[in-house]
Amino acid sequence: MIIPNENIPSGVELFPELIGEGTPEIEIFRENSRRVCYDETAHRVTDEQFILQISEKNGKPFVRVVCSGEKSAFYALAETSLRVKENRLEPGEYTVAPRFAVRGYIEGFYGPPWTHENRLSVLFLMASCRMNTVYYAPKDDAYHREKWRELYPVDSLLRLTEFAKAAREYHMDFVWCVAPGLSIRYSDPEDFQVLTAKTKQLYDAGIRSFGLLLDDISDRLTDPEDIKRFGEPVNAHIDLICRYHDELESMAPETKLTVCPTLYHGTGNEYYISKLGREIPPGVSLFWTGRDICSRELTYREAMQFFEGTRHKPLYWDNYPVNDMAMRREMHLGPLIGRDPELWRYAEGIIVNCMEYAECSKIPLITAAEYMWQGEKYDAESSWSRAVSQVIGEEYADAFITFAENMRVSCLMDDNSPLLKKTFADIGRALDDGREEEAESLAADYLDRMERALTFLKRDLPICRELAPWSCKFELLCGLMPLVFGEMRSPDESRAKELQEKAEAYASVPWRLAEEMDLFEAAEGGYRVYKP
Ligand code: LTM
Repeated sequence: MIIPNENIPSGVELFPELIGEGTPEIEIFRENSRRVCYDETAHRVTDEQFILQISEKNGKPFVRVVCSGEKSAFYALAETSLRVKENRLEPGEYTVAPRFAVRGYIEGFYGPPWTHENRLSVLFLMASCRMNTVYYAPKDDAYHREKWRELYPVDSLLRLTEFAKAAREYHMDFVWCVAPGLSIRYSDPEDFQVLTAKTKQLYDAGIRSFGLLLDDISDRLTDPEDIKRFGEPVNAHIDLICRYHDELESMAPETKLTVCPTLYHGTGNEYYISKLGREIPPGVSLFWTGRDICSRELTYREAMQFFEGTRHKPLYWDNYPVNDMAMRREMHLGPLIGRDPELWRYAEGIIVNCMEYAECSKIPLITAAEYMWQGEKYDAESSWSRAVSQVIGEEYADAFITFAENMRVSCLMDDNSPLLKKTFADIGRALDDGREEEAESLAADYLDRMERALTFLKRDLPICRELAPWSCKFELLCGLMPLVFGEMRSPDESRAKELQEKAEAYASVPWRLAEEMDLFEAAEGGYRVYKP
């Protein structure tokens, strides 16, 4: 229950744990007349830090929030709500601030763009997880890329306006992006004027942050006038970025610009990116996907190298959980891993690219938000179980993991199904030691959880509909598993034949799930000698 005063932030309805009987009493106290304060740990001025003073009043927890403004008050409520859920309201004074300055996600994939409802639903969740930025850049929104010259029709503009307004209300920076690189003639004043007019349409709708995306376009100039004037793409891009930046500044000084360069991965000291970085204004944010397009690791050393090359801290466009193009058979439900715990010191921020599956994206996104807030304290696996519980619900979370852990294959890791392999190993050891009953009960328990997962997956819910191709294959896996466990206990020729046939049918379904090789290995006794 929040003691009403004028400092209650907008967005408080995202924290139902704080409303009603049995909740702590919360008082919000605005400390000074400025909206910002200094974060001693991150060495930066911020409007996101707050202090929680937790004590007891009339036998109930009492939380006093000391903050500098509306955004930090909102974050303090998010923190209190987490502590209520996790029963962590020990008396004390806690100064809390995020690690990364810029924390967000981008709708930047190839494939069907999200619906307006998808967008709002992910926005509310990510705001409650204390992300602060959302980029709008669906590759297949024609008005973003293919038809960048055309103004948005009224209905699309209205929806974008509503989305941007919601982002503001929930303390998120909304960044509208345009990708003119497929057809722009850099030397043509008319093309620039069209780009400005399009931008002005969004500016008039209240948007103040913009992105100019030059990814996935030709690395050569094709227009004869462009070749004559600029010689090479980097000069054309620098010229466009500087003019666009000036144009935004002339609209309003508070506008912000992010650029995605054409070379967006590597070491950061390549000719194109270092020239571009050094010659564009220092205040322009520069996207970078890391060593690769989909980078297994992002390290602070690479971030430093990027800074050395470009004079910009990288703003990571992190291509996880996105699963478009060649990755479309994979479903990326696993947690964000492989990001350096110290990266926040050297990067401007992280923006994770989502999947076309909005509901499924929520699970990895929650873990990404936790990483961005916690930095070195982030624990991927525990974050993952919290995320699964939040999205799937407590009742089925544990069972759901027996399904989701078979989709860990991604740019982040090759090794799949760690829990299944551990179960094989535990059963194998029990059988080796003659503990037949224990082996039996481990197998029965696993099968039981698979069945429960299947029951959940057959529900008529948006996330289940997104998962349908993978859950159909999971149903086949459920049918295979008793045969695998049976073979582990006592090999039998006709059962082995049945397993072979069913496993072939399973393998012919293209969606990525548990690898059939692992099933054969278990059935053939491989895990009976497995030592973890
Ligand atoms: O990563 C960038 C900068 N651009 C594109 C994305 O739009 C796409 O979603 C990802 C993953 O396929 N790869 C890209 O190159």
